[in-house]
Amino acid sequence: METFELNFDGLVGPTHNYAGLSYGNIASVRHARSVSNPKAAAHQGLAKMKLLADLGVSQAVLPPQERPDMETLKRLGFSGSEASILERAAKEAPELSAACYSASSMWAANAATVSPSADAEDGLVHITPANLVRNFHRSLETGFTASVLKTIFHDDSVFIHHDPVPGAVQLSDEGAANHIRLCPTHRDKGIQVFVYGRKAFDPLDRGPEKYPGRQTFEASAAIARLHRLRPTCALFVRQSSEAIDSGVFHNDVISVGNENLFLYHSRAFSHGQADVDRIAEAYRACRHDDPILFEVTRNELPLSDAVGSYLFNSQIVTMSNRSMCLIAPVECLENAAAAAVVDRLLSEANPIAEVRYVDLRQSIQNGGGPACLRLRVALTERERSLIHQGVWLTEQLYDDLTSWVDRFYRDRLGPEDLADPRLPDESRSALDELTRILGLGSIYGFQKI
Ligand code: SUG
Repeated sequence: METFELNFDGLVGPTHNYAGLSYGNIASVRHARSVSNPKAAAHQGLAKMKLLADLGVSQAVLPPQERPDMETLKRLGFSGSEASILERAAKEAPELSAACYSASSMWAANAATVSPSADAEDGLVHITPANLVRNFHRSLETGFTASVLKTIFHDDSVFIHHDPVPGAVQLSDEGAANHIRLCPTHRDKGIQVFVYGRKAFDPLDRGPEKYPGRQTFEASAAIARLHRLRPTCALFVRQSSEAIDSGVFHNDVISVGNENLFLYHSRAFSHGQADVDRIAEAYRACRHDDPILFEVTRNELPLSDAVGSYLFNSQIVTMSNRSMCLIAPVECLENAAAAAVVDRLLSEANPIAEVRYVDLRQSIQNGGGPACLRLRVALTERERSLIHQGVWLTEQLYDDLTSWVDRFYRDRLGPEDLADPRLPDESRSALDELTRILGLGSIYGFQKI
Protein backbone atom coordinates (compact mmCIF):
# COMPACT_ATOMS: atom_id res chain seq x y z
CA MET A 1 0.00 0.00 0.00
CA GLU A 2 1.33 3.45 -0.95
CA THR A 3 2.25 5.84 1.85
CA PHE A 4 2.24 9.58 1.26
CA GLU A 5 3.72 12.44 3.15
CA LEU A 6 1.04 15.04 3.68
CA ASN A 7 1.99 18.60 4.42
CA PHE A 8 -0.49 20.45 6.60
CA ASP A 9 0.23 24.15 6.35
CA GLY A 10 -1.06 26.63 8.90
CA LEU A 11 -3.21 29.18 7.15
CA VAL A 12 -2.03 32.64 8.18
CA GLY A 13 -4.70 34.25 10.37
CA PRO A 14 -6.25 37.71 9.86
CA THR A 15 -4.35 39.21 12.82
CA HIS A 16 -0.80 38.37 11.69
CA ASN A 17 1.37 41.03 13.32
CA TYR A 18 4.89 41.73 14.53
CA ALA A 19 5.07 41.88 18.31
CA GLY A 20 8.62 40.77 19.14
CA LEU A 21 7.33 38.01 21.39
CA SER A 22 9.98 35.33 20.84
CA TYR A 23 13.22 35.97 22.66
CA GLY A 24 16.01 34.02 20.93
CA ASN A 25 14.25 34.27 17.58
CA ILE A 26 16.27 37.11 16.06
CA ALA A 27 13.82 37.98 13.26
CA SER A 28 10.87 38.24 15.67
CA VAL A 29 12.74 40.61 17.97
CA ARG A 30 14.14 42.65 15.08
CA HIS A 31 10.70 43.26 13.55
CA ALA A 32 8.92 44.05 16.80
CA ARG A 33 6.27 46.74 16.33
CA SER A 34 6.69 46.99 12.56
CA VAL A 35 3.60 47.13 10.39
CA SER A 36 2.53 43.76 8.99
CA ASN A 37 0.44 42.87 5.96
CA PRO A 38 -1.86 39.95 6.87
CA LYS A 39 -3.34 39.77 3.37
CA ALA A 40 0.09 39.43 1.72
CA ALA A 41 1.17 36.94 4.41
CA ALA A 42 -1.85 34.71 3.75
CA HIS A 43 -1.36 34.90 -0.02
CA GLN A 44 2.33 34.02 0.32
CA GLY A 45 1.42 30.97 2.40
CA LEU A 46 -1.24 29.88 -0.08
CA ALA A 47 1.17 30.30 -3.01
CA LYS A 48 3.62 27.92 -1.32
CA MET A 49 0.86 25.37 -0.72
CA LYS A 50 -0.22 25.63 -4.36
CA LEU A 51 3.36 25.13 -5.55
CA LEU A 52 3.66 21.94 -3.51
CA ALA A 53 0.30 20.62 -4.68
CA ASP A 54 1.40 21.30 -8.27
CA LEU A 55 4.60 19.34 -7.66
CA GLY A 56 2.49 16.32 -6.71
CA VAL A 57 2.89 16.63 -2.93
CA SER A 58 -0.24 15.98 -0.86
CA GLN A 59 -1.09 19.35 0.60
CA ALA A 60 -3.69 20.29 3.18
CA VAL A 61 -4.52 23.30 5.35
CA LEU A 62 -4.91 23.82 9.08
CA PRO A 63 -7.28 26.64 10.01
CA PRO A 64 -5.99 29.59 12.05
CA GLN A 65 -7.01 30.14 15.66
CA GLU A 66 -9.55 32.62 17.00
CA ARG A 67 -7.74 35.83 17.89
CA PRO A 68 -7.92 37.91 19.95
CA ASP A 69 -8.16 35.27 22.65
CA MET A 70 -10.75 37.10 24.77
CA GLU A 71 -11.08 34.25 27.28
CA THR A 72 -7.40 34.54 28.17
CA LEU A 73 -7.63 38.33 28.55
CA LYS A 74 -10.51 37.79 30.97
CA ARG A 75 -8.48 35.23 32.92
CA LEU A 76 -5.81 37.90 33.21
CA GLY A 77 -8.23 40.23 34.99
CA PHE A 78 -9.58 42.40 32.19
CA SER A 79 -13.34 42.79 32.36
CA GLY A 80 -16.20 44.76 30.85
CA SER A 81 -17.21 45.03 27.22
CA GLU A 82 -15.00 43.57 24.52
CA ALA A 83 -13.97 47.06 23.39
CA SER A 84 -12.98 48.16 26.88
CA ILE A 85 -11.05 44.93 27.55
CA LEU A 86 -9.02 45.42 24.38
CA GLU A 87 -8.43 49.10 25.03
CA ARG A 88 -7.31 48.54 28.61
CA ALA A 89 -5.11 45.56 27.73
CA ALA A 90 -3.43 47.48 24.91
CA LYS A 91 -2.73 50.39 27.26
CA GLU A 92 -1.81 48.59 30.50
CA ALA A 93 -0.21 45.38 29.24
CA PRO A 94 0.62 45.67 25.54
CA GLU A 95 2.64 42.43 25.65
CA LEU A 96 -0.41 40.48 26.88
CA SER A 97 -2.64 42.13 24.32
CA ALA A 98 -0.14 41.22 21.58
CA ALA A 99 0.15 37.64 22.86
CA CYS A 100 -3.62 37.23 22.76
CA TYR A 101 -3.66 38.63 19.23
CA SER A 102 -0.77 36.57 17.81
CA ALA A 103 -1.41 34.56 14.66
CA SER A 104 1.48 32.26 15.63
CA SER A 105 -0.47 29.04 14.98
CA MET A 106 0.49 29.55 11.32
CA TRP A 107 3.80 27.82 12.15
CA ALA A 108 2.27 24.37 12.07
CA ALA A 109 5.61 22.57 12.52
CA ASN A 110 5.18 23.54 16.17
CA ALA A 111 1.61 22.30 16.43
CA ALA A 112 2.35 18.68 17.22
CA THR A 113 4.61 15.67 16.81
CA VAL A 114 3.17 12.95 14.60
CA SER A 115 4.51 9.40 14.27
CA PRO A 116 3.40 7.29 11.32
CA SER A 117 1.93 3.84 11.86
CA ALA A 118 5.00 2.16 10.35
CA ASP A 119 7.08 3.30 13.33
CA ALA A 120 4.77 2.48 16.24
CA GLU A 121 4.64 -0.89 18.00
CA ASP A 122 0.83 -0.79 17.93
CA GLY A 123 0.59 0.18 14.23
CA LEU A 124 -1.39 3.39 14.95
CA VAL A 125 -0.66 6.97 13.88
CA HIS A 126 0.27 8.84 17.09
CA ILE A 127 -0.39 12.55 17.49
CA THR A 128 0.76 14.72 20.43
CA PRO A 129 0.01 18.45 20.34
CA ALA A 130 2.92 20.56 21.57
CA ASN A 131 2.49 22.37 24.91
CA LEU A 132 4.61 25.33 23.70
CA VAL A 133 4.98 26.53 27.29
CA ARG A 134 8.23 28.35 26.63
CA ASN A 135 6.40 31.37 25.15
CA PHE A 136 3.11 32.59 26.54
CA HIS A 137 1.61 33.55 23.17
CA ARG A 138 2.37 30.11 21.77
CA SER A 139 1.10 28.24 24.83
CA LEU A 140 -2.34 29.68 24.02
CA GLU A 141 -2.46 27.54 20.87
CA THR A 142 -2.44 24.08 22.44
CA GLY A 143 -6.11 23.58 23.37
CA PHE A 144 -7.49 24.55 19.95
CA THR A 145 -4.72 22.67 18.14
CA ALA A 146 -5.63 19.48 20.02
CA SER A 147 -9.30 19.86 19.17
CA VAL A 148 -8.83 20.73 15.50
CA LEU A 149 -6.44 17.79 15.03
CA LYS A 150 -9.09 15.52 16.57
CA THR A 151 -11.66 16.93 14.15
CA ILE A 152 -9.43 16.30 11.12
CA PHE A 153 -7.93 12.95 12.22
CA HIS A 154 -11.21 11.74 13.67
CA ASP A 155 -11.10 7.99 13.05
CA ASP A 156 -9.95 6.34 16.26
CA SER A 157 -9.36 2.98 14.60
CA VAL A 158 -6.17 4.41 13.03
CA PHE A 159 -5.33 7.69 14.84
CA ILE A 160 -4.49 8.03 18.52
CA HIS A 161 -4.45 11.49 20.09
CA HIS A 162 -2.37 12.00 23.22
CA ASP A 163 -2.75 14.88 25.63
CA PRO A 164 0.04 17.43 25.37
CA VAL A 165 2.95 16.68 27.71
CA PRO A 166 2.21 18.48 31.05
CA GLY A 167 2.76 22.21 30.72
CA ALA A 168 5.82 22.99 32.84
CA VAL A 169 9.07 24.58 31.62
CA GLN A 170 10.96 21.36 32.43
CA LEU A 171 8.72 19.62 29.89
CA SER A 172 8.69 22.33 27.28
CA ASP A 173 7.76 20.84 23.91
CA GLU A 174 7.86 22.66 20.56
CA GLY A 175 6.49 19.87 18.38
CA ALA A 176 7.92 18.67 15.09
CA ALA A 177 10.30 21.63 14.71
CA ASN A 178 12.79 19.50 16.66
CA HIS A 179 11.94 16.14 15.16
CA ILE A 180 13.44 14.51 12.07
CA ARG A 181 12.29 11.23 10.55
CA LEU A 182 14.62 9.34 8.22
CA CYS A 183 13.54 6.30 6.19
CA PRO A 184 14.20 4.82 2.73
CA THR A 185 10.69 5.82 1.60
CA HIS A 186 7.77 7.19 3.58
CA ARG A 187 6.16 3.74 3.66
CA ASP A 188 9.12 2.14 5.48
CA LYS A 189 9.87 1.95 9.15
CA GLY A 190 11.97 4.99 9.98
CA ILE A 191 14.19 6.34 12.70
CA GLN A 192 12.98 9.37 14.60
CA VAL A 193 15.54 11.86 15.79
CA PHE A 194 14.43 14.05 18.68
CA VAL A 195 16.60 17.13 19.05
CA TYR A 196 16.56 18.90 22.42
CA GLY A 197 18.17 22.08 23.72
CA ARG A 198 18.60 21.18 27.39
CA LYS A 199 18.10 18.52 30.04
CA ALA A 200 15.81 20.23 32.51
CA PHE A 201 16.30 17.91 35.48
CA ASP A 202 20.06 17.65 35.22
CA PRO A 203 21.56 20.15 37.73
CA LEU A 204 24.87 20.07 35.86
CA ASP A 205 23.26 20.93 32.53
CA ARG A 206 24.13 24.52 31.75
CA GLY A 207 22.31 24.75 28.43
CA PRO A 208 22.78 27.71 26.14
CA GLU A 209 23.99 30.92 27.80
CA LYS A 210 22.19 33.62 25.92
CA TYR A 211 18.94 32.22 24.56
CA PRO A 212 16.56 29.56 25.86
CA GLY A 213 16.78 25.92 24.80
CA ARG A 214 13.11 25.62 23.93
CA GLN A 215 12.83 21.84 23.66
CA THR A 216 13.72 19.72 26.69
CA PHE A 217 15.03 16.17 26.62
CA GLU A 218 12.35 15.21 29.14
CA ALA A 219 9.53 16.28 26.79
CA SER A 220 11.11 14.52 23.79
CA ALA A 221 11.56 11.28 25.76
CA ALA A 222 7.92 11.41 26.91
CA ILE A 223 6.73 11.72 23.31
CA ALA A 224 8.86 8.78 22.14
CA ARG A 225 7.27 6.69 24.96
CA LEU A 226 3.73 7.87 24.21
CA HIS A 227 4.18 7.10 20.52
CA ARG A 228 5.25 3.51 21.30
CA LEU A 229 8.40 3.90 19.19
CA ARG A 230 10.69 0.90 19.12
CA PRO A 231 13.61 1.92 21.40
CA THR A 232 16.19 1.31 18.66
CA CYS A 233 14.30 3.65 16.31
CA ALA A 234 14.14 6.68 18.62
CA LEU A 235 17.28 8.72 19.04
CA PHE A 236 17.90 11.77 21.25
CA VAL A 237 20.43 14.29 20.07
CA ARG A 238 21.40 17.49 21.76
CA GLN A 239 21.35 20.70 19.79
CA SER A 240 24.57 22.70 20.11
CA SER A 241 24.30 25.61 22.52
CA GLU A 242 26.46 27.63 20.13
CA ALA A 243 23.74 27.26 17.48
CA ILE A 244 20.95 28.22 19.90
CA ASP A 245 22.93 31.26 21.04
CA SER A 246 23.38 32.22 17.37
CA GLY A 247 19.61 32.38 16.88
CA VAL A 248 18.82 28.74 16.00
CA PHE A 249 15.78 28.61 18.27
CA HIS A 250 14.48 25.38 16.70
CA ASN A 251 16.44 22.55 15.09
CA ASP A 252 14.57 23.04 11.80
CA VAL A 253 16.60 26.24 11.36
CA ILE A 254 19.83 24.18 11.14
CA SER A 255 18.99 20.73 9.72
CA VAL A 256 16.34 19.06 7.59
CA GLY A 257 15.73 15.51 6.41
CA ASN A 258 13.52 13.83 3.87
CA GLU A 259 13.36 10.05 3.42
CA ASN A 260 17.02 8.93 3.17
CA LEU A 261 18.53 12.41 2.74
CA PHE A 262 19.81 14.41 5.69
CA LEU A 263 21.02 17.99 5.20
CA TYR A 264 22.68 19.52 8.26
CA HIS A 265 25.12 22.15 9.43
CA SER A 266 28.35 20.94 11.04
CA ARG A 267 27.54 23.00 14.19
CA ALA A 268 23.95 21.79 14.52
CA PHE A 269 24.55 19.20 17.24
CA SER A 270 26.56 19.42 20.45
CA HIS A 271 28.78 16.42 19.62
CA GLY A 272 29.14 17.31 15.95
CA GLN A 273 30.20 14.38 13.77
CA ALA A 274 29.73 11.85 16.61
CA ASP A 275 26.01 12.72 16.70
CA VAL A 276 25.71 12.36 12.93
CA ASP A 277 27.49 8.98 13.16
CA ARG A 278 24.95 7.88 15.78
CA ILE A 279 22.09 8.89 13.49
CA ALA A 280 23.60 6.97 10.56
CA GLU A 281 24.22 3.92 12.78
CA ALA A 282 20.63 3.89 14.04
CA TYR A 283 19.46 4.13 10.44
CA ARG A 284 21.56 1.14 9.41
CA ALA A 285 20.42 -0.77 12.51
CA CYS A 286 16.88 -0.59 11.05
CA ARG A 287 18.32 -2.72 8.22
CA HIS A 288 18.40 0.16 5.79
CA ASP A 289 21.28 1.07 3.48
CA ASP A 290 23.35 4.13 4.37
CA PRO A 291 21.50 7.43 4.56
CA ILE A 292 22.72 10.19 2.25
CA LEU A 293 24.41 12.79 4.41
CA PHE A 294 25.01 16.32 3.17
CA GLU A 295 27.06 18.40 5.56
CA VAL A 296 27.44 22.16 5.33
CA THR A 297 30.47 23.43 7.20
CA ARG A 298 30.92 26.64 9.11
CA ASN A 299 33.49 27.83 6.56
CA GLU A 300 30.96 27.39 3.79
CA LEU A 301 28.08 28.95 5.68
CA PRO A 302 28.68 30.65 9.03
CA LEU A 303 25.87 30.17 11.57
CA SER A 304 24.83 33.80 11.15
CA ASP A 305 24.26 33.15 7.41
CA ALA A 306 22.40 29.93 8.13
CA VAL A 307 20.04 31.96 10.34
CA GLY A 308 19.94 34.95 7.99
CA SER A 309 19.20 32.90 4.83
CA TYR A 310 16.99 30.24 6.47
CA LEU A 311 18.52 27.69 4.07
CA PHE A 312 17.95 24.75 6.44
CA ASN A 313 14.33 25.78 6.88
CA SER A 314 13.78 24.80 3.27
CA GLN A 315 11.39 21.93 2.78
CA ILE A 316 12.71 18.88 1.00
CA VAL A 317 9.84 17.04 -0.66
CA THR A 318 9.58 13.93 -2.80
CA MET A 319 7.79 14.70 -6.05
CA SER A 320 5.56 12.37 -8.04
CA ASN A 321 8.56 11.25 -10.16
CA ARG A 322 10.36 10.21 -6.90
CA SER A 323 13.10 12.82 -7.19
CA MET A 324 13.33 15.50 -4.52
CA CYS A 325 12.77 19.23 -4.66
CA LEU A 326 14.21 21.85 -2.33
CA ILE A 327 11.61 24.49 -1.48
CA ALA A 328 13.90 27.31 -0.42
CA PRO A 329 13.13 30.81 0.82
CA VAL A 330 14.06 33.64 -1.58
CA GLU A 331 16.44 34.87 1.13
CA CYS A 332 18.84 32.11 -0.05
CA LEU A 333 19.20 33.91 -3.38
CA GLU A 334 20.28 37.06 -1.59
CA ASN A 335 22.97 35.38 0.49
CA ALA A 336 26.02 34.41 -1.59
CA ALA A 337 27.15 31.65 0.80
CA ALA A 338 23.69 30.06 0.95
CA ALA A 339 23.33 30.31 -2.83
CA ALA A 340 26.66 28.48 -3.22
CA VAL A 341 25.42 25.67 -0.95
CA VAL A 342 22.28 25.32 -3.07
CA ASP A 343 24.47 25.12 -6.21
CA ARG A 344 26.57 22.39 -4.59
CA LEU A 345 23.41 20.50 -3.58
CA LEU A 346 22.21 20.55 -7.16
CA SER A 347 25.54 19.55 -8.70
CA GLU A 348 26.55 16.68 -6.36
CA ALA A 349 25.08 13.19 -6.38
CA ASN A 350 21.99 13.19 -4.16
CA PRO A 351 18.22 12.90 -4.78
CA ILE A 352 17.62 16.66 -5.05
CA ALA A 353 16.83 17.38 -8.70
CA GLU A 354 15.52 20.91 -8.49
CA VAL A 355 15.07 23.95 -6.32
CA ARG A 356 12.05 26.23 -6.15
CA TYR A 357 12.20 29.56 -4.35
CA VAL A 358 9.29 30.88 -2.34
CA ASP A 359 8.61 34.39 -1.09
CA LEU A 360 7.41 34.09 2.50
CA ARG A 361 8.79 37.38 3.73
CA GLN A 362 5.80 38.23 5.89
CA SER A 363 6.29 35.02 7.86
CA ILE A 364 10.09 35.00 7.82
CA GLN A 365 10.12 38.46 9.42
CA ASN A 366 8.67 36.69 12.44
CA GLY A 367 11.15 33.80 12.17
CA GLY A 368 8.99 31.33 10.23
CA GLY A 369 10.26 29.91 6.91
CA PRO A 370 8.89 27.25 4.53
CA ALA A 371 9.40 24.30 6.90
CA CYS A 372 7.97 26.15 9.93
CA LEU A 373 4.67 26.60 8.17
CA ARG A 374 4.00 22.90 7.71
CA LEU A 375 3.30 19.82 9.80
CA ARG A 376 4.37 16.60 8.11
CA VAL A 377 2.15 13.57 8.40
CA ALA A 378 3.04 10.30 6.64
CA LEU A 379 -0.12 8.26 6.03
CA THR A 380 -1.03 5.12 4.14
CA GLU A 381 -3.71 5.38 1.46
CA ARG A 382 -6.27 3.96 3.86
CA GLU A 383 -5.37 6.35 6.69
CA ARG A 384 -5.47 9.22 4.26
CA SER A 385 -8.99 8.27 3.18
CA LEU A 386 -10.09 8.42 6.83
CA ILE A 387 -9.28 12.06 7.54
CA HIS A 388 -11.65 14.99 7.05
CA GLN A 389 -11.48 15.52 3.28
CA GLY A 390 -12.40 19.23 3.16
CA VAL A 391 -8.86 20.35 4.06
CA TRP A 392 -7.12 19.07 0.89
CA LEU A 393 -5.71 21.90 -1.19
CA THR A 394 -7.48 21.25 -4.49
CA GLU A 395 -7.57 23.86 -7.28
CA GLN A 396 -11.06 24.75 -6.08
CA LEU A 397 -10.03 25.18 -2.46
CA TYR A 398 -7.05 27.29 -3.49
CA ASP A 399 -9.36 29.61 -5.47
CA ASP A 400 -11.87 29.76 -2.64
CA LEU A 401 -9.23 30.58 -0.05
CA THR A 402 -7.60 33.19 -2.28
CA SER A 403 -10.84 35.09 -2.70
CA TRP A 404 -11.71 34.59 0.99
CA VAL A 405 -8.41 36.29 1.96
CA ASP A 406 -9.12 39.14 -0.47
CA ARG A 407 -12.54 39.67 1.06
CA PHE A 408 -11.67 39.53 4.75
CA TYR A 409 -8.01 40.43 5.37
CA ARG A 410 -6.44 43.82 6.01
CA ASP A 411 -3.28 44.80 4.19
CA ARG A 412 -1.87 46.70 7.14
CA LEU A 413 -1.74 45.99 10.84
CA GLY A 414 0.34 48.06 13.25
CA PRO A 415 0.58 47.81 17.05
CA GLU A 416 -2.07 50.53 17.51
CA ASP A 417 -4.60 48.47 15.51
CA LEU A 418 -4.72 45.89 18.30
CA ALA A 419 -6.98 48.31 20.21
CA ASP A 420 -9.33 48.76 17.24
CA PRO A 421 -12.75 47.48 18.40
CA ARG A 422 -13.67 46.42 14.83
CA LEU A 423 -10.79 43.94 14.45
CA PRO A 424 -12.24 41.06 16.55
CA ASP A 425 -15.50 41.06 14.57
CA GLU A 426 -13.65 41.16 11.28
CA SER A 427 -11.55 38.23 12.37
CA ARG A 428 -14.56 36.20 13.57
CA SER A 429 -16.47 36.86 10.32
CA ALA A 430 -13.48 35.56 8.36
CA LEU A 431 -13.17 32.41 10.48
CA ASP A 432 -16.91 31.77 10.38
CA GLU A 433 -16.80 31.80 6.60
CA LEU A 434 -13.66 29.64 6.60
CA THR A 435 -15.34 26.82 8.54
CA ARG A 436 -17.98 26.75 5.80
CA ILE A 437 -15.32 26.62 3.06
CA LEU A 438 -13.47 23.78 4.81
CA GLY A 439 -16.66 22.00 5.90
CA LEU A 440 -15.37 21.77 9.44
CA GLY A 441 -18.55 22.63 11.37
CA SER A 442 -18.50 24.84 14.46
CA ILE A 443 -14.92 24.56 15.68
CA TYR A 444 -14.46 28.05 17.16
CA GLY A 445 -15.58 29.16 20.62
CA PHE A 446 -17.62 32.06 19.19
CA GLN A 447 -19.58 29.62 17.01
CA LYS A 448 -20.63 27.55 19.99
CA ILE A 449 -22.26 30.31 22.04
O1 SUG B 1 7.81 30.37 17.86
N1 SUG B 1 7.63 33.29 15.94
C1 SUG B 1 7.62 31.85 16.00
C2 SUG B 1 8.31 31.27 14.79
C3 SUG B 1 8.18 29.77 14.74
C4 SUG B 1 9.00 29.15 13.68
N2 SUG B 1 8.80 27.75 13.68
C5 SUG B 1 9.73 26.80 13.42
N3 SUG B 1 11.01 27.08 13.42
N4 SUG B 1 9.34 25.59 13.25
C6 SUG B 1 8.30 31.34 17.27
O2 SUG B 1 9.33 31.90 17.64
C7 SUG B 1 6.96 35.52 16.63
C8 SUG B 1 5.69 36.25 17.02
C9 SUG B 1 5.91 37.72 17.17
O3 SUG B 1 7.00 38.14 17.61
O4 SUG B 1 4.97 38.49 16.85
C10 SUG B 1 6.84 34.01 16.74
O5 SUG B 1 6.09 33.52 17.55
